[in-house]
Amino acid sequence: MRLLVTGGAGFIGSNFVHQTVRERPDVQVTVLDALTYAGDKSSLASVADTITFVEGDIADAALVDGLVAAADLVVHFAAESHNDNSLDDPWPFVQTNVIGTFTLLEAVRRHGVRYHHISTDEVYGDLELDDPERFTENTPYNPSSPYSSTKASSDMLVRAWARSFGVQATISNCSNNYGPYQHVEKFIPRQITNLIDGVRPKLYGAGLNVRDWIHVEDHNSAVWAIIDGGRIGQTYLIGADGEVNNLDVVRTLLEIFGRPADDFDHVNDRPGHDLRYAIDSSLLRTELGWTPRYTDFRAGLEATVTWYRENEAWWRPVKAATEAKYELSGQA
Ligand code: NAD
Ligand code: TDX
Repeated sequence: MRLLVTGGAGFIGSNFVHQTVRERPDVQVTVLDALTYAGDKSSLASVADTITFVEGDIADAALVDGLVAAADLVVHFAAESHNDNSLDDPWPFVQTNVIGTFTLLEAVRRHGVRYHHISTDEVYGDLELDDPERFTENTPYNPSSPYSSTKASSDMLVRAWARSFGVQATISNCSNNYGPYQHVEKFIPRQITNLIDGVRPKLYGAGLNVRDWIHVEDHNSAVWAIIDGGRIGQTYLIGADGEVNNLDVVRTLLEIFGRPADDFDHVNDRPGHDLRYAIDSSLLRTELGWTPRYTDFRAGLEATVTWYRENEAWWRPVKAATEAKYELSGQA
């Protein structure tokens, strides 16, 4: 099988490529990635001889057409992915997440290629802390940020292309991922690398916002389960029952580093900050028999801390510039 992975030099995409090369030797992988600030070719260094890497933009219609024509399956991870950046400058989010997805959809339509679309639970908006309901495949879309609204827009394009043009598409909406190769702008790696540097973790607002954490390996095994057995046209929610508030994440990290429980700073909150995400992944589990392997969040965090300790050469070059950006918004 010839597989085209967009965004394969990013966090989840690079982990997906590693998992695929490891577990599916019959799959020939091509990565298309623009190597934005969030992409790092070195994340693919250990598989560089096994895959084909193409540096380019998913909104480049001519380039995309040729790559899609030569593929049996497209898995689309490429996106502008960070909420805070989308508040500073939404334009790249519209360009990549909406126009880029449109460009891919037109190519898979022309060439009749199977397409899997990677999306987020943020398209559903947020929940109250005490809401007994969680997000399901039937929850109405209600995105809050420029990031989540452009992801919601891209999902809508996929649904329309599947229904109107018969594109062979599936969609997955996953909760917050953690694990190796995540950019240090994101919550967990930011705090881990701060702690390695002896800097106090930075909590937005009171820290009571809840995220539903899933290890990136579990996200990617679910994506393969959907590619292998999912129904065309169907959306599947991916989550591992991992709800934790940000304060508790910071406290667990402080414990892992042997630091006092109150050794962190409260910083400016994110405007429009979603309160809580929570996924009901029953459909994925019952229909496709998927289950997560990383069910102990603390153990997953410890392994992630070890990864960042052992791979300082990977994150160090971008740490200072990332913190300088947070400084400007009063979040450092
Ligand atoms: P990331 O920011 O780490 O990686 C994005 C990758 O896409 C980078 O390698 C970047 O260079 C590439 N890219 C950006 N614009 C591009 C363009 N125009 N053309 C080609 N490549 C481009 O993101 P991530 O956290 O790995 O997220 C991957 C996908 O998963 C996204 O679609 C995101 O919405 C979704 N998702 C992420 C999470 C999460 O917790 N990180 C959760 C659910 C869904
Ligand atoms: O320094 C910080 N302090 C802090 O308290 C940072 C960077 C974040 N936070 C909070 C904000 C959120 O409540 O931590 C939580 C997680 O923040 P992010 O890592 O920025 O993730 P989030 O905004 O929840 O979005 C993530 O999950 C869904 C990904 O970035 C998205 O791409 C994905 O769709």
